[in-house]
Amino acid sequence: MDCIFCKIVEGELPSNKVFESDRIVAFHNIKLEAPVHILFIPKKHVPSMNDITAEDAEAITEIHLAFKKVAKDLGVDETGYRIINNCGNDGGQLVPHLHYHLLGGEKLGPLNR
Ligand code: D5M
Repeated sequence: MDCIFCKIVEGELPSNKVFESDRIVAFHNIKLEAPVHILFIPKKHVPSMNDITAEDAEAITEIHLAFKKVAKDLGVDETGYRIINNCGNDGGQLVPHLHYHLLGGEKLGPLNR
């Protein structure tokens, strides 16, 4: 499948991983929008938030637990951080494989409209 994030999961593209389990991976974003910018993905190819099903519940729970762990590991748990999911065209989703952004390491501004 011609999906950048599936290729990262398969090791066909390089990534700077900060967390990995059987179901999920977290890695540094190639294009930083904050000093700390990590992407969290299920290993299974789920195109977007619109496509999640109850079968993905364990992966999504793991992703939430990984937010907390990675935030602590990278030293932003106390200062705070933001989790974002872009869904579809109007949401600004560029990569059609479900992912969540963790942004931190500076005082973030208000969400842009
Ligand atoms: O965000 C998709 C994000 O994916 C965007 O911030 C760049 C990032 N990206 C794209 N290719 C890579 C690779 N190869 N490594 C790490 N990060 C990557 P979206 O929410 O779809 O707009």
